[in-house]
Amino acid sequence: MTQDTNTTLWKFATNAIHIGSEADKETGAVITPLNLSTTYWQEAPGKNKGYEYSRSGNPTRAALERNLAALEHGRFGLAFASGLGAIDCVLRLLKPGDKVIASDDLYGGSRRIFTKAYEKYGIKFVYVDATDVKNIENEVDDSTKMIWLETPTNPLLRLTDLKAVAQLNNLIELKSKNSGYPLIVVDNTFMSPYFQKPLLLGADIVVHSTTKYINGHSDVVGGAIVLNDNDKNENVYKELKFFQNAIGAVPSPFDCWLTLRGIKTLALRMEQHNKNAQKVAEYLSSHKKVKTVNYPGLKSHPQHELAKKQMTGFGGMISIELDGSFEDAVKFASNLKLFALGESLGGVESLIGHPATMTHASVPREHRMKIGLSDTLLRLSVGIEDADDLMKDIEQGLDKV
Ligand code: P1T
Repeated sequence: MTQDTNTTLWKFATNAIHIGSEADKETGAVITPLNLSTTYWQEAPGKNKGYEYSRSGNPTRAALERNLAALEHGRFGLAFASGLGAIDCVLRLLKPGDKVIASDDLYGGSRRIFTKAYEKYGIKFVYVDATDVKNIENEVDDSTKMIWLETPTNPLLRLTDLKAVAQLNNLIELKSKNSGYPLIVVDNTFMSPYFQKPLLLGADIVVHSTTKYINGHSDVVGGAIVLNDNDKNENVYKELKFFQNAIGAVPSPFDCWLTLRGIKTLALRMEQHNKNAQKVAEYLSSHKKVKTVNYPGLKSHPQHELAKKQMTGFGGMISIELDGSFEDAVKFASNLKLFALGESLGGVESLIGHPATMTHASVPREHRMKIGLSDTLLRLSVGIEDADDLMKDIEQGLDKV
């Protein structure tokens, strides 16, 4: 494998700016060249400079993949055309009869690909409340091949203790028997590697929707997989790299270039998202028209202590319930001026969404009710505008309810 990156050389903000952006050997350009060529000249069949065809490998994509691997303290990175493209690639490791234990609160599209695209191939998905690792432990059996976690979850901001999962005895035993399986897969989209590094906490695979914080400017749809550094996972990397090419959900070179550009400010942006979200969450908690505020940075969050332990910040995502009806929630969301009503998250601009009809519309209502994802829940992606302006906007919106 050729992708080794010295992740310990520099600290996060330096790696974010420099890994994959080393000065171009031919021209000295300090910004990664945008390499649009779909095919590469071969001196003789198979004799080339490392690239043959751009689906199989592209220099701009390779630069992004090295950067992402470094940020997650992994060894291998793989970039995709969307977060779901990355998730799909990981699921290709499974066979009929395999079982996946997943958090019961996941991005709606993740649950949708499990139930609508993979169950029909005889792969079994069981959903557990992963805030208590015992629920995972109880489901582990010989057919278990993956533990699929989001922490914090989308949209309820619930956490899973990743170290505790990696230390589950029955999981460790099974892993040593089954060549590293079950793999612990963590969707780290909400925290970004700036605030949480699942591979350092015992996860085997990290997936991202790079559409969100990693790119950060709401102008690229992308995804990524990053893997840990051990002999067993090197085989997993080979398989995933094979599927990346064989299936072909690769990002365009321009999207890779834009994402690398976005990453240069990831550290700054995440700091500001975090500061703003903390202020907004505290403000919302003190407002009489707001019933519930889910934000891991609040002392009232049931897993605040775990959040402090396994993350280095609390991120920019908040979900709330107003003390009112569905109509009140819709009225509030539609009347905001700075928080645009829309899907997605993690951009510099603030967004508000209504999960039940938007991002989680594909999740059956009975399941939503079971996990507490009510019809009145709203999700805020707090941007990096001035926090006072954001709070004023929320105030005028609440005044209308
Ligand atoms: O949209 P895409 O880049 O394919 O990523 C899918 C995805 C994966 N994982 C998580 C945690 C996500 O939140 C998403 C996408 N989420 C939204 C579009 C959203 O508004 O929640």
